[in-house]
Amino acid sequence: RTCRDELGRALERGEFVLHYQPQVQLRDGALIGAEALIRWQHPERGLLAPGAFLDVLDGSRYAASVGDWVLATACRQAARWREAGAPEFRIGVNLCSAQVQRGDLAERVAATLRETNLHPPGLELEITETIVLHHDGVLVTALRQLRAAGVGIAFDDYGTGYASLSLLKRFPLTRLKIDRSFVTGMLTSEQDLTIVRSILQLGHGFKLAVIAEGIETEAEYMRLRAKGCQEGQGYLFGKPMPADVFAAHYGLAP
Ligand code: G
Ligand code: G
Ligand code: MN
Ligand code: NA
Repeated sequence: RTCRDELGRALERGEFVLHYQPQVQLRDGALIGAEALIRWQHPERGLLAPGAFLDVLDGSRYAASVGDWVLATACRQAARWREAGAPEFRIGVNLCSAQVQRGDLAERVAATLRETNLHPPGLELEITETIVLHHDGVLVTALRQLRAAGVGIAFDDYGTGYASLSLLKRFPLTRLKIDRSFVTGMLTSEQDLTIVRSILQLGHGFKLAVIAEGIETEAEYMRLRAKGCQEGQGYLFGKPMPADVFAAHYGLAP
């Protein structure tokens, strides 16, 4: 079991790492970006996925600091890859509650972009409904500032929450991420397919990009493309991988 004190030590010792999962344009499979996903290289337990520690981390006093580390590391990496020949490359970074709670999200993100030399459009923050429901007012203000500066805002796991529709009116989003569960179900369940279709329509109506998560098969890929979905992410294109593996695969500098 992960205990809280271990997390502070892990941060100090540099045991957290980011893996990068490719995001592609469905039209031609071209790389458009990556989602940064945290892992913990634990000295005894090996490489841990977020499921093994994220709940404990979120409830600890280290959550915001780890979030800062994730943001800075991902931005630095994205800046390098843009310079290395992928000028349109965009990095997706998941936000946690504690980063929003602090109340200075916009200032911190702007400072990180400056320090890492990443253009604002190279960053896309991913928010979930859980974060939105807990920090509505202060979050909207911060996100509007960031959006005005050119930072992208994606709504993660879209369609799984309770209040997903009215949020579209108030939040300055740039992209919806269709939750993996609907993609997995869409070829066998008429209900899942209907939800996928509805999200694509919402995206179109609100002028938001839509990316489908969790694409694992060619059949899912073809179906999504036929339905007009423009972007995708999933094991079919690539699993989350270490930065050097990602760079080698796409011919970028590490
Ligand atoms: O990579 P994996 O599928 O195991 O990630 C599991 C969950 O952990 C996902 O819901 C993802 O959004 C979340 N997650 C991964 N990396 C980060 C991170 O850096 N910060 C936050 N807040 N959540 C993350
Ligand atoms: O909640 P969020 O979307 O941030 O989390 C992404 C999670 O989904 C990561 O843990 C990642 O490893 C996982 N993931 C990404 N693509 C696929 C996929 O095609 N299939 C499955 N089963 N999981 C995936
Ligand atoms: Mn995400
Ligand atoms: Na998701």
